[in-house]
Parts: sequence; structure tokens; C-alpha cells
Amino acid sequence: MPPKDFRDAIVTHLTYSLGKDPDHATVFDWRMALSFAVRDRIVDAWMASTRRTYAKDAKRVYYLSMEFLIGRLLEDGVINLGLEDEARRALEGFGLNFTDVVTDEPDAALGNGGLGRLAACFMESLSSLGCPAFGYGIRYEHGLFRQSFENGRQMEAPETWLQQPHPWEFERPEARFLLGFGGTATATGWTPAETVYAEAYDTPIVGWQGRWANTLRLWSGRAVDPFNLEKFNAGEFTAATEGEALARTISRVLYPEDSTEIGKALRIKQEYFFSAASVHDILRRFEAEHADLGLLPSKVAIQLNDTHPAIAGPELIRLLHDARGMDFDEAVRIAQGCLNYTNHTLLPEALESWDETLFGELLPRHLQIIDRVDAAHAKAHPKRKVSARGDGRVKMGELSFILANRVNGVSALHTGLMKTTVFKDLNSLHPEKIINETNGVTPRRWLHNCNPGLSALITDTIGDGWIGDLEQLEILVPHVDDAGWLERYAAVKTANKAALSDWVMDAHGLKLDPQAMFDVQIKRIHEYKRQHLNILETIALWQEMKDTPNADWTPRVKLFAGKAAPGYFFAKEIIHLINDAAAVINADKTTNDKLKVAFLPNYNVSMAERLIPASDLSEQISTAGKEASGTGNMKFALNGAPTVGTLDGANVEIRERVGAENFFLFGMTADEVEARRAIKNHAAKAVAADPRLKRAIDAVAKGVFSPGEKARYKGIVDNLTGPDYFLVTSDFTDYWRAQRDADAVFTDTAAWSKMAAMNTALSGWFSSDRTIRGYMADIWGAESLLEKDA
Ligand code: 26W
Repeated sequence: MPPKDFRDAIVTHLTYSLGKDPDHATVFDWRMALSFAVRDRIVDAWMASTRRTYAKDAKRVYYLSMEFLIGRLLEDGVINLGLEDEARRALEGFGLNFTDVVTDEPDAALGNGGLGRLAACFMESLSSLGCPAFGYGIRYEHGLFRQSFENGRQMEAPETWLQQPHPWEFERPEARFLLGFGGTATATGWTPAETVYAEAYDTPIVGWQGRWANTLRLWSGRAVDPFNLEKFNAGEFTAATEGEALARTISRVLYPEDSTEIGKALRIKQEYFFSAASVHDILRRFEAEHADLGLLPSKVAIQLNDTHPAIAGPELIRLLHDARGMDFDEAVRIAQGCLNYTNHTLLPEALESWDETLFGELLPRHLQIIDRVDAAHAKAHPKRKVSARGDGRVKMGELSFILANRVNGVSALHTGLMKTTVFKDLNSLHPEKIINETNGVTPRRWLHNCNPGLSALITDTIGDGWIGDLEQLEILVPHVDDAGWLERYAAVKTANKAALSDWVMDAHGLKLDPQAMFDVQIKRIHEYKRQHLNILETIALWQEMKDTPNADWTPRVKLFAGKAAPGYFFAKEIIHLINDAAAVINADKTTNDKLKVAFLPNYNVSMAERLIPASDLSEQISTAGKEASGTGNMKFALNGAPTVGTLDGANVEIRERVGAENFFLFGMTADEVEARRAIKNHAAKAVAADPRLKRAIDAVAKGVFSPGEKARYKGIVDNLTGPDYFLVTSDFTDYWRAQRDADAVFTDTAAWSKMAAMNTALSGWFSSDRTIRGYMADIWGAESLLEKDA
């Protein structure tokens, strides 16, 4: 048993796990020692959780996701185990600062954006609720690329989180499955041409108050024959290890695309690799305890995080029918009883469909199985032919829908649009399948941990029950009218902004005025998220400030952060324009006391944890109907940053819950967007109708921000004044109006603080605990195994 005293536990690990003497230990050594001491305690909860699950023969949830955007784990572990004070004291005893030690940990950036971060929040909430669950994914050697800027342009470099020991995972050589690709298939079997091992690495995910811990099992590629001695002795050194290199290629790197399907063979191999290994592992665990496969749906709930793991369906049918001799239709019925599918985007270019030839070459048996599933579905629904396979493609959305028991969207608006657009036909055939589960975020990482000042004020006011039951925040409402309390609330934000300003100065040499409104847009760069609408408004504001520098302008700091998929040229141009505009605007002595612009490089989870508590205004300005939900919007609201936004995704529900008076709404609704887009030359008309907009676009077109290359932004200008599919120009005038409304309120500190505090008090519903309770009740039929009395 690890030493009771936490300080001793840390020193014990420093000595025996790191082999270091306190006098010679580096921050890295102390971080590892602290991590191992925390991990010991997590392992206790982990083992107890596993034992209890087996003892109760409980139903397990399996969350299959190509991405888990975890970030750092040390601080989360320390706080969920209630060890923060002890850890701080122990480290201070050795002259170390807790924050320096926890921020020494690299982010586990095993995801692109919303989908990956949601999976990470869900894992933490599943454990906090004591719901028996496994997360399954890929142990990428390289996560999302490292972003830097060269002359304002995005540069990508490999991410290297595993180049140093990773304290949170346990290698599981015994959990290894042999998987195949290619080869030939018959109606009863498959002889792959190529094989690879999938080996498991387990990371325990501990919940709030350390009462439960579930497993995140990530698969890594291993060669069947890692080293060919013959070739080596023949001097063919690289050929000798080619097998190993090829096998590791499968789990080498995360594809950095987050909205355009990839269509590459390696991508489908990655999807099959982790989906198949996970299904093998699920059946192995079930059969270890149960003989009757008919019971599978009552003990196993599988959630497909978008279509990326959709192949898990045909794989489960293959293992039940081919490998275990179950009747095909029975195998399909059992699979349908286990499988559920979450859709996270309606963007046509993001819906995965594979070329049937490529698909058939890599997975010949699965293509046969999909054909039989299609045939059975068509037989059951002769009136309307909807199939997974068609026009030479294998459509993974349709396949997931047909094989799923429940299909859910991630916000009320999005779920509604799923029924009337992409899944219109299937919805009419299966009207009971589509349900809504509005997203959520974990209140531990995204309020309690990242905003200790606000957390302390809330706990001081209403106790700490809110951390495990976020809707208790509503108890704060009456306090909002207490001027003294509101001042304390505002003081927290001011302190966070001062801390952020110091960091931005240290890290990027840019001076920010903490009294200014910190207006923040942080998310992946994409045309539908309209970062270019934001910079156009910024340019128009700058131009007006230059016109009348002595007018009483509300000082603004415009902060941007986010990565563009490396192949997404237009998004990279938007980044370039923002950096170029920032350079000109920040250098303008007539206005840079009132307006500063910064694009912070290499946005990731840890940077979000630093920026969100110090934000005043949350930019959620997507074209209505395009952002499935958004989750950053929820994090900002909880941390007291009112939203300037459209009626899109979960913005609609945030505004409903915090009150329209606490939300800066602008823009067209999803229906109005469709109508406006149908108008010929809608962009030219919008530009002609708003001289302020025209002036801003003209400045870009004239090269004001690219003096050496006048036509640098011709692409952006031609798009905005031409097709402008995402209606930047048509929403500009109302966006400007909303921003000026925000200016007006911000000048009245009490009014703004009231608005901010009401956002905090009324956003408790956006906890991922509430979301997971919805999945447990509406989709999985899973129960919490937490001791009721504790
Ligand atoms: C095939 C390439 C690819 C990779 C990832 C296509 C699409 C994706 C994801 C579905 C994109 C994504 O992250 N979607 C976001 O999911 C969040 C969680 O539900 C939502 O809050 C965001 O609105 C949605 O854009």
C-alpha cells in the first residue's frame, strides 16, 4: 500500500520510480513523482469500480471514438481526489510551485476539436456518475499538429507528447488482437492478406471525489513479425524492420481534418483497426461472464461517436455470424440491440462515404455483410429504398443509422435538422430512432479547476454541492442583485484578466489592457464558424475609431485562437488575414489604446482553460444551421462571458436558459439563411446596403493589411462579394449592431457583471453530467453503481 501520507508517497516515487534524490530532481521528475502518487490512489478506485461492476454483472457502456481530446490529467486527478491542498503543501515544502509542476505536463491532444473534447468530458462524467464504461480509441504517437506562425501564416509541426514518459497509461500486452486487411472473402469467411496486432494501453479516468474510475483503452499498432533477422543479416536494415514501421503507421498520427472526410486508405484502416479491436475486446469480456449471446444487448451498449467507428457494426455481425455461427438475421438483431450512433455535423463534406472499390479491397467480407444488411432493410421497407451502399459509395451515415437502436443529435436545433435534411428518408421509415441529447461540458475542468477564483466565490456562497450537481448554480440568482456580491464576482474576472494579460505579455510580448472588453473567438478555423466575419467587424471598428479617435469608444481586445486543417487553404488565408490585420491595427498609435488584436498560436485544451475564465464576450457567430451544437459556448457562459451569437446549435438553448436579456443575439435564423441564400447576388446586395461593410472589404481588397502584396486576399474578397455561401455579408450589419449593444452594456460595470453572473447562475444545465444521465436513461439503459449512502 502506498504511504498514507501524500508527501511521503511523492518522495517514495521520486526515489524509487524516478531514481532521483529531491536535491537533484527536475520539475519533470517532481511532476512524474506526483503523477505516480496520484495514480496509486486512482488505481484503488479503479480496481474497486471494476470489482463492483463484475459483482453486479452490470450493463457496460462502450464509447467508441476516433478522438479523445484529453488535455492534461495531473491537475484533474489531484482535484478529483481532493488532494490539492496536500499536493500544494508537499511541493511548497520542496520549494516547488504547484502550477509550474502541473503545467509541465504536455497536453494529450488526441483530437481535433468539439467531437474529441466532448468524448473526454463524457469519460470524466461517466466516472463522476459511477456508470460502468470503457472508452475505446487510438493511441496516436503524434496528436494534433503543433501550430506556429511564420509571417502570419500557419505552420504545422509534428506533436510529440509521447517523446517523454507518460505516467497515466498501463501497457496491456495481454490485451492484444490480431486483425486483418484485404485478401479474399466468401459468404462464410475471410482470409485477410495483411495482418497487424492491436495492443491495448489503459488509462484510468477518475471521477469527482474519486468514487469511481473507468478505463480509457487506446489501441496501438504492433507488427506480427517486428524484426526480420534474415534481411538484417543481409544488410537490408530498413527492410528488416519494415513490418514494425508499417504496423505502427496505423496508430502513428491523428488526421488533422475536422470537417472534410478524408477518403484515404490509411484513414479507413485506422477506423477498422480500433473498431474491430474494441468489438473483439467487448465480446471477450462478455463471454468471460456469459454463455448466451442473446443477452448481449442487455449487458452491452455501444456508442458510435459519429460515423468514424461505424464499421464496428458489420464487424460485430461478422464475429457473431462467421466466427460464432449465429444466424445472420439474428446477428443483425443482436447488433442493433447494442449499437447507437451520434451525429455531430450536417456539413455534406464531413459525412463519410467510401469508394466501394477501396472499401471492398480492404474489407471484402464487411462489404458483403453491408449488402446483406441493405437487402434485409429494403425487404423490411419496400416502399422507400434507402441503403448504405449506392452510387459506388459506402455511406457510413446511412449504415450507422440502419444498424443503430438510437440515433441522436447534439442540440435541439441540430436534431431537428437531422430529421428534415440528411436523414429525412430514414427518419420517415424509423420515426422512433432519432432523439436529442444536447451536449454538455464537465464542470470540474471547465469551471472548478480552470477558474479557482470563481469556484471559491460560488462555494463560499452556496457550498460545493454544485461541482457534482451543476444546476445548483441557480441558487446564485438572488445573490446577483446583491451589489457587494456582484463586486466580488466582477473582481474575480478582473483578476483573471490581469493574469491572462501577464501571460500574453510573457509568452507573446503583447501588452493588453485588462480594463478593455476581452472579446474571444477560440475554435477550429472554418468558414461556417465565420472568423472572417469577426475580423471584418474588427476592421470596421478600427476604421471608425480612426475617424473619431476621441469618441468614447469601449476599449476592446480581440483574441483569436484555433487551428486550420493543413489542407484547408481558405481557412489558412483567414488566419493570415487576422495576423496581418493585427499587425497594422496594433501598430496604429491613434487607436491601439482602444483596440488590440491578437491571434494566439497553438490553441489547445490547456490554452482554453487559461483564456475562458478571463473572457468577457464569447463569440459564437456561426451561420445558423451549421454548428451542430458547440461546447465552447457552454464553457464561456459558465465562466461568466455573455454570448454574441446567432440562433445556431446550442446557442438557442443557452439563450433560452440564461434569458434573452443576457445574450447578444444577431443574425438570420436557419430558415432565413436558406431563404437569403436563394436570393441572387445576396452578397453584392448586402455590401451595397452597408457602406461600413463595403469600406472594410475595400481596405482588405486594397492591400491595407498586405502592403507588399496588394492582391493577397483576393480569394477572400471575391468570395465575400460573390458566392459568400456562409452569408458573412448578409449578417454583418446586425452583427455590428449587436457588438455596439455589447459596448454600451460593458460601459456599465454593474449591468455587465449582472449579465455575466446570470450566465453563470443559469448555465448549470450544460453540465456533461446532465447529458450523460440523458444517454444512460434514453439510450443505454445503464445504471450508476455508486454506493447510494456515500
Ligand atoms: C472525417 C473528418 C471529420 C472529423 C471530425 C469530420 C467531422 C468531424 C467531427 C464530427 C467534427 C466535430 O468536431 N464536430 C463538432 O462536434 C461537437 C460535439 O458534438 C459539436 O459541438 C460541434 O458543433 C461540431 O462541429
